[in-house]
Amino acid sequence: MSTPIPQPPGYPLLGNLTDIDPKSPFQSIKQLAQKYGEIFKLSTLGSDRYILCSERLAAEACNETRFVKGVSENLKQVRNGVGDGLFTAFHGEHNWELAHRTLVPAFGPLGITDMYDEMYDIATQLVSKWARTDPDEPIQVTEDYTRLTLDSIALCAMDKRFNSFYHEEMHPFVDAMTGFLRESGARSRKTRLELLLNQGPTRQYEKDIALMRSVAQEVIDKRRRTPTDKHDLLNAMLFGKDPKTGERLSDESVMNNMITFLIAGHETTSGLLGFTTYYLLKNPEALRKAQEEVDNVVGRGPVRFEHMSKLPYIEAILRESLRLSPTASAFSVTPKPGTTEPVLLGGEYLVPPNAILICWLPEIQRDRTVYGDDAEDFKPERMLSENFTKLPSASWKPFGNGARGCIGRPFAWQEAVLALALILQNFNLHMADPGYSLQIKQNLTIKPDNFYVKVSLRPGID
Ligand code: MNH
Repeated sequence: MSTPIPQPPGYPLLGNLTDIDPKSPFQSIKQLAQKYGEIFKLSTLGSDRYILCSERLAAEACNETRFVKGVSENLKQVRNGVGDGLFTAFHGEHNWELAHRTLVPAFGPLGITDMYDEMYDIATQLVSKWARTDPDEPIQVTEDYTRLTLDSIALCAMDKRFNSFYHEEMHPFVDAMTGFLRESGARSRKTRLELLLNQGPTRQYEKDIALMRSVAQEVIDKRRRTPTDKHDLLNAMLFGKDPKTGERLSDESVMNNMITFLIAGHETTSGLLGFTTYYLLKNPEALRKAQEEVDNVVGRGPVRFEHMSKLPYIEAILRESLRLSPTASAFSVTPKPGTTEPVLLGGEYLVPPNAILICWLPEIQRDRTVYGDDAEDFKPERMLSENFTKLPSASWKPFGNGARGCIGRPFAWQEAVLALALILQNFNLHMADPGYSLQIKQNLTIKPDNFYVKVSLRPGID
């Protein structure tokens, strides 16, 4: 006997489409989880998804001998722009293995060490901008964090300077990418008829894709015309060989992955910095400790690569921020190919052999059986390494799982630790509106919305 899996009633045809408010899926799923528990089913437009909201079910879903990455409807739409790039490749697609094996070394510790100076270059642009901002002028920090992370990945990955800190408007690539991601999400919720009847959005969508690809193509062409011996991702993609087969990436695959890095490589990290800033301002004691750590470890001199591994409290803060506000809020898995029988989860729930299981991180990472009754609170102490390493396996998964987990994790980490250290070293931060409470803006990833901060140079710093 298995336990029935609950499902909200929904409507004929539309199914549960109306149970998730696309403007605040966070809230919608929180309410459904409160009502239905650790697993529930949603059916929309004929496709079923099972939302997993507890650590114990997520731990099973993360068992790679049983489950593989599932490409969600949303990600399938993202393939319209980036095809079988690393992030959107189906399980088993050849180009995934080829690109993965070719790129793993470039994203490893050596590769990331090499990128430090360029990350530092961009991070100091943010600091210079803030240093010249009037202390009474509210700064939309999430925008500046987007400038930071986009410019960093573009410079480190392909030696391209977007120079976002020198422009009021974001680079056209950013608008195209934002539009592309938004419409990919929207398309995954539209019927074929809707797509047919209203083609305006599709035309804009195609334009956005064309713009992203032309920026990427320019960068590739320039590199082919004027090669460098930089150890960056672009060179690794253009000239590297698969260590296993000796094969090279096709031009199409280089393009797909280049855009993938620009997309995956900046939204998530800027969201992380945005939420971290929010949590620090809401938790003055954590802010004070973080600043104290930076003062003790770095002091007033330049932040150097050697400092990156000596800021445990900053790292705990970033982990805790990703626990409460995982900027990539979910990942999907499905039973491995060849599964023909229904699959038992948690010893009690039966799901079909082709089920899409969604690991919904905001709930999984608040599991009270793991984190206790204060699971909703921001407490960096629980993420200090001695505690962090003892957490059960699936209780903290903001970078996804296993072979299909985030390849850019060390990159993002170095970038975030560096940015935070520089900011805390140089500025005191205040909420522009002390009454602000967290609002979330959702695209493919999440960010704090309408969040403004005032900054002032710390005394003794000029
Ligand atoms: Mn990243 C996969 C989260 C930064 C490039 N990333 C994933 C997944 C999550 C994730 C979750 C798994 C998605 C899935 O299973 O469907 N990533 C993050 C977060 C940050 C982040 C929370 C920052 C914080 N990611 C980065 C950066 C880059 C990057 C920076 C590039 C420079 N991520 C990727 C790529 C993949 C990925 C590429 C796909 C990996 C694969 O499937 O092989």
